Amino acid sequence: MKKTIIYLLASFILCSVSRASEPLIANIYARDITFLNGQWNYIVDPFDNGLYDNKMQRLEKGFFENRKPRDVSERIEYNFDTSPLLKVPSDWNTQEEKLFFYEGTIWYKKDFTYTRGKNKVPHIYFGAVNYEAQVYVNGKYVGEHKGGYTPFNFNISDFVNEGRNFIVLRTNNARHKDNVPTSNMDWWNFGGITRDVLLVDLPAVFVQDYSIQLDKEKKGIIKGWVKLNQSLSGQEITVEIPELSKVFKGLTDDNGFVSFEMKAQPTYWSSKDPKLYDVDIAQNGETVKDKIGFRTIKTEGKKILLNDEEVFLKGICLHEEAAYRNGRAWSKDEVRTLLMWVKELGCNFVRLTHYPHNEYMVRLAEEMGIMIWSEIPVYWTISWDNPETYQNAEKQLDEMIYRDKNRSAIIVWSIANETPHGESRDKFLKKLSDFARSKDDTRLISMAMEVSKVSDNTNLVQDNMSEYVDIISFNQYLGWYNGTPEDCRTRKWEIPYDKPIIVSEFGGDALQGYHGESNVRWTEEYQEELYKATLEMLNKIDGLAGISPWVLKDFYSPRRQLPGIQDWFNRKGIVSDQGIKKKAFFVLQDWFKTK
Ligand code: GCB
Repeated sequence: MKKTIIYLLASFILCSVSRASEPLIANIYARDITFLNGQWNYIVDPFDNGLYDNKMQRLEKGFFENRKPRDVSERIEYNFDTSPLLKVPSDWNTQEEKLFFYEGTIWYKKDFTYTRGKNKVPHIYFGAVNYEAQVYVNGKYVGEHKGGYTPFNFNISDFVNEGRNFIVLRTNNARHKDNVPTSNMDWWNFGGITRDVLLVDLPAVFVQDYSIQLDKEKKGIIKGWVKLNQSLSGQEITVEIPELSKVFKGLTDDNGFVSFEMKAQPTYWSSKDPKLYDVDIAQNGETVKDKIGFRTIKTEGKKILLNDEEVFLKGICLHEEAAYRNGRAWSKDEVRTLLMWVKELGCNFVRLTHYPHNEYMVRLAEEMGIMIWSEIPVYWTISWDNPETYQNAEKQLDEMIYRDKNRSAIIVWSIANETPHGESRDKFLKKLSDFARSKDDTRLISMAMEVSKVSDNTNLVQDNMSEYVDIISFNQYLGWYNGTPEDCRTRKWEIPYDKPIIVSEFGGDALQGYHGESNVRWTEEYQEELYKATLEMLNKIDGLAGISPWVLKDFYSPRRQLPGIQDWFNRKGIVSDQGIKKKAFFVLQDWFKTK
């Protein structure tokens, strides 16, 4: 009885103190960081007994409820220290055979030592945890985050001891209808701590966030702002771009905020010359260093203009899955392999599907001169009428833009993929596109739409959302999900908008090494023929401004079971899951040479 009362009390306390993550620390890798990556002990908890009691009341501190921190390693029906290990970061599914299909709760624990520097405040930062995370330091609840593909951080000053410490995470990747994405999607729901974990030492007053880019309207002006973590006025902020001999000095206002403009004629960032400038943002002894590119991106009628010059987006879609081992790609080396293939194809553009990818991916693409389409997992059906679902989508969009707003390579924010038409969906997506513009009016907004109707051998693309996007993008699978590759040769297109057009997906499956006639499905020859016929068709679309075929590499998906062919892989990759190029790779490579 006493226990029940404590549990009830605990859950009541939780309701009133449940803590969401704090404002993000921008440009995390430029801070004073210690990686907490490595081996973490884990406990699989399919019934969530660590978080809920037998009445399904939530416990404030999970496993630690009603115990002193030093008791944690005692054997009371669980023991982290004798539990097996998982590598962090990484998904759990591809590390342990028993966990391949597992969806639910896994608890992670790691010991670490900490010595507080003078005037330093410790924070904990997670690149991403799929999907839900509760964070505990030394047995105390710190806070939580929802959404599997964006970063979050907490100030853990009140929780950390001098010397030995431990951190525990409850992670849960159960799918729910009202989540974003919803319960059905065509990729693997990789669980766990899938990106870097960092201990971050910051001064009490630090540079929380900043934006620095070319003015959209006025030529020869770099403009921006800097924001401190505290609302302190009169703090001196310096922004310096040494190579351009530009320095701004100014004082923060009552919100700890300062904005600036500098006259400058930088070399523009482009695919041919991905020029990045060192930028130093400094205040009170703290300096945050970044590398920033300057460019403009806009549309004019059916054209996309990069630095006022028409550009054709030679792209490919990409999942964040490692090149040869097929789990979540999380390291710089792994994303480099993927992006090298992108370059080898002759691309100047990637569509990073279907969720924000890790920061290494974005930064490396930028260094390599690859323009980026970045998107949130508003995918297929979403609970359009549920306000919480909307808030969740908006938060993920916000976190994506927050983290990457200074990346010149990103030219498109995409708010959705293949969403069924309807009033509630239109309202939801219009609100999201307004939100994206309110956060960043310098980039283009798009979403992957669908072919709405086929009649008289003509494909019509018509969508109420066309009014709110800058680029009309759509996915189409003629020759795979409907018709034959041959149909592409005669199919016509009607797209009644004076906006640039991107075919954001097309393709078909092929098992690498399976050869046959070009009319035999699953062969490399079928896929090759489909690419030839589709590209011929796309060439005839008036206003075609780019393409991103589906997809660079075969990737895991629970929908793709066909034994001997798919074996849990979507085989639309033009590179196999073993990293071997299929015939279609070379068709696309040749086509890009003509663009
Ligand atoms: C689509 C989706 C993508 C799928 C692909 C397919 O339209 O956007 O996520 O994986 O089709 O292979 O069916």
